[in-house]
Amino acid sequence: MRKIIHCDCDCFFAAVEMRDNPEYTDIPLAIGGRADRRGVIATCNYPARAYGVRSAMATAHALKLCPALTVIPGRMEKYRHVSAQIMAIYRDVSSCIEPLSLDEAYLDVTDSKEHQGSATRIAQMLRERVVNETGITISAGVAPNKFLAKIASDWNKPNGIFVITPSEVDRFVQALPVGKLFGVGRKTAEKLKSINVQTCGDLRELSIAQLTESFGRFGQRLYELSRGIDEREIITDRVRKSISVEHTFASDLLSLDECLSHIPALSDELLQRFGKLKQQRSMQGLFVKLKFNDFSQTTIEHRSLIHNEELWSALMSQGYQRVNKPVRLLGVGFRLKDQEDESLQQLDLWS
Ligand code: TTP
Ligand code: MG
Ligand code: MG
Repeated sequence: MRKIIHCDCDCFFAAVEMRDNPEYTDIPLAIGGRADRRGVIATCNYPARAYGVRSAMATAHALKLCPALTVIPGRMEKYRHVSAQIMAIYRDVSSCIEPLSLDEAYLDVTDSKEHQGSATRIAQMLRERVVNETGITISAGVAPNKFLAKIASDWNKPNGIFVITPSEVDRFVQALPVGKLFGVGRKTAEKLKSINVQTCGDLRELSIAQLTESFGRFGQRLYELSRGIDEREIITDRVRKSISVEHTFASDLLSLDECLSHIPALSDELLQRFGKLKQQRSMQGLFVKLKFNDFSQTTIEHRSLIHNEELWSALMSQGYQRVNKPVRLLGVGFRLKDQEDESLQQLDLWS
C-alpha cells in the first residue's frame, strides 16, 4: 500500500499578497485583470469567497457580487519565487515529488523513515515548515493514491489536513459525489444524474460494459475510481529540461556531408523518445552536439518551436565548421518547456 500526500497552498497568489501587505488580510481581495479591460479573476482570498467570488470569473461579475472587492494585478515573478521555496521544502522531505502547478505537488512517502513512516505526521510537519519558512498556509491530503490524496487536500481547506487510511477508502468513496471524480465535469455529472447516479456507490451498480457503452474509454476509469482504485505513479521527471539522442561512431566521420547523412536516423530516434515521455511536453528549442577526434566538443542551440531537416542541417554545419576535425560523436536534442510555465500560460490572465 502506498502513502501519497497532496499539498496545495491556500488561495496562493492572494496569500502571498496578504503576507506582503498586511492591510489586505481581512478585506475581500482578488488578484486579476481589470474589469474595464474584460479582466478575469485569478484567485481571491477566503473573505472574498464568502461573497461567491471565484477563480476564472470575470472581474466585472466579481465586483457585482462583492462591490467592496479590492482587485490587484498579479506579480508572477514573486509567486514563482515563493513556489520554488515551497517545492524546495517538499524536496527536502521526499525525493519522490511531482509538482502539478505553482502551488501544488504530490509526494510519495511510502519509503520515508521520518516520523516512523507516519504519512500523517510527515504531512503535519510539511504544513508547519511551509508556514514557518514562507508565511503561506497549505492544506494536505493523505491517502493510498493520487486521486484520493487530491480530494483529501481539498476536504478541510483552508489550512487543514484530511487523512484517508486504507481501511477507510471503501466507505469514503462509497459516499463521494461523482462530481468529485477527476474528469467528471458538469456535463458528465448531469448525464449520470439522469440515470440516478449521484455517488460513487451508485456508480458501482453499473457494469464495465454499461460504463464503456455510455462513456467510451473513460468508462473503465470510472469503474476504477468509483472503487477507490488509482494506480498512477508519482512522475518525478517533470523537471527534465531536455531530451536527446547521441551516437558514437565506430570510425570517425570525415566530412560535413557524412555528418549530415546521419540526421534522419538521429532525429527519428529523438522523435520516438520524445513521443514516449511519460508526460506530454512541448519543445522550445533544438540543439546539436558534436564531439571531435581530439575530444573537444561543441553544442549549437537554436530557440524554435518547430524542427525539420533544414534546421538540424544548419545547426550541424555551424558546429562542424567551428572545429573542422573528424567527428566521433553526434547528438541531437530538444530543449523542453517548463511544465509550470505551460500551465500558467494556459491561464492567460495577465493582459
Ligand atoms: P488553486 O490552487 O486552484 O487555487 P488557490 O490556491 O488560489 O485557492 P485554494 O485555496 O482553493 O487552493 O490555484 C493556485 C493559483 O493558480 C491561484 O492562487 C491563482 C492561479 N490560478 C489562476 O491564475 N487561474 C485559475 O483559474 C486558477 C484556478 C488558479
Ligand atoms: Mg491552492
Ligand atoms: Mg492548486
